[in-house]
Amino acid sequence: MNIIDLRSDTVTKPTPEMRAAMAHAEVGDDVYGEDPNVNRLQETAADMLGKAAGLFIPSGTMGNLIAVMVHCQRGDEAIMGDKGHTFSFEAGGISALGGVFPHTLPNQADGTLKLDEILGAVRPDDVHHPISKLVILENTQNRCGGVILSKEYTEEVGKIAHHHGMMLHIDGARIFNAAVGLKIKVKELVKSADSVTFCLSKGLCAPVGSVLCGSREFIGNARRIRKMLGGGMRQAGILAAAGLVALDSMVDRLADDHKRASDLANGLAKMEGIHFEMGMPQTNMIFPSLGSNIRLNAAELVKKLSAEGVKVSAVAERRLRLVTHAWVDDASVEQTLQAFVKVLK
Ligand code: TLP
Repeated sequence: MNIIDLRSDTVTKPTPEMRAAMAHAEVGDDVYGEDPNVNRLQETAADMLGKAAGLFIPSGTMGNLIAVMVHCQRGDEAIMGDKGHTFSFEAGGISALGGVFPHTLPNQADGTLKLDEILGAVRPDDVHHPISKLVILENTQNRCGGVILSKEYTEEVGKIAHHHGMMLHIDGARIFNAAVGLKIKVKELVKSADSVTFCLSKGLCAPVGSVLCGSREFIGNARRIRKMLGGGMRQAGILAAAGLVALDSMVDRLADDHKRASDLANGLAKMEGIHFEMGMPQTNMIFPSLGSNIRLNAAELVKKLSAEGVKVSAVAERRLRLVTHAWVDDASVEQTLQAFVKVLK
C-alpha cells in the first residue's frame, strides 16, 4: 500500500541530491571548527538570515534551549506563548537544564502574543521578582495552525523587548515557510531578532539538524553551551552537506506544500461535519475539527485513516493535524481526500 504520511514535515527524507552530497562530503572535526561543510553551512545560514554568525546544532529543541541559556542566567525569566513549542514540547528543558522561569502569555488565534500583555509581563526591578530577560516568538506558530507572524508585528515585539533591556529569540523552526508565505526574504522577517533557530530537517528535507544564528558573541557563547549539552559533533559535515543542498534547492518549493495544504483543506471543508474553526491553512499545516455529527473522535479517525494508508495526528479529542511536505504530491492529496470520504461514511 502507498503510505501517505501527513503526521509532520519531520518525516521527510533526504532527496537523492542530498544523499549524493552526503556521500562525497569532505569532513573534519567540527569541535575544532575544522569541518568545511559545517563552516559553509553556518556561513550560508547566517547570511540568509542577515546575522553575523551561525551554529549547526542537532535539533530545533537544542537550538531553543541553547538560545535561552545564552540569553538568560539561572533564575531569569523568559516571556513566551502558552502554545509555543518551547513551553509545551521541549520537556521543560529551559527550566530543568537552564534554571529559566517561563512566563507564559496566551497565544492569540493568529499566533501572536498581545503587545500590551508582553509589556505587562515585564517585571519591575524588585528583589521579589525574577529578571525579565527574553521574549520568544514562534514563526510559523505551529499549534495556532502553522500561522505566520508578520514582519511588522515581529518588529513591534523587538522594540518592546529592546526598550526593556530584553532580547528577542525566534523559534523559526519553519521560518522559511513563513518567509515564502509572505513572499519576503527571511532576513527581512527576522531583522529585529537577536537570535533565530531554524530547522533543516522539516520542510527542507535534510535528515538531521538546525542552525542557530545571531551575533558573533552570542554564537561564541552558544558554542560553549552546545558542548555542555553534549551537542558538539565531530565529522558533522556529512549532515551539513545535506543542509547546504536544503538551503540551495528546497526553500522556494515550500510554496508547493502550502498550495497542497490549501487544496487538502478545501477538499476537506466540503465534507459534512469537518470544519476549520482555526482557519484555513496559511502554510503547510491543516487543523480540521470534527463536528458532533461525526461519530468517531480524532484518535479513532487516525486509526481508520491509517488502515487506508493515510497517517495523520490527533491533537485534541476532536481535532486532527495534517502537514504537507515534499513527499506529498497532488496524487497524495487526492488519495487522502478519498480516504476521508471512505472512513467518514
Ligand atoms: N515540532 C514537531 C513536534 O515536536 C511537535 C512537529 O511535528 O511539529 N520548534 C517548533 C515550532 C517545532 O514545531 C518543532 C518540532 C521544534 C521546535 C523542535 O524541533 P526538533 O524536532 O528538531 O527538536
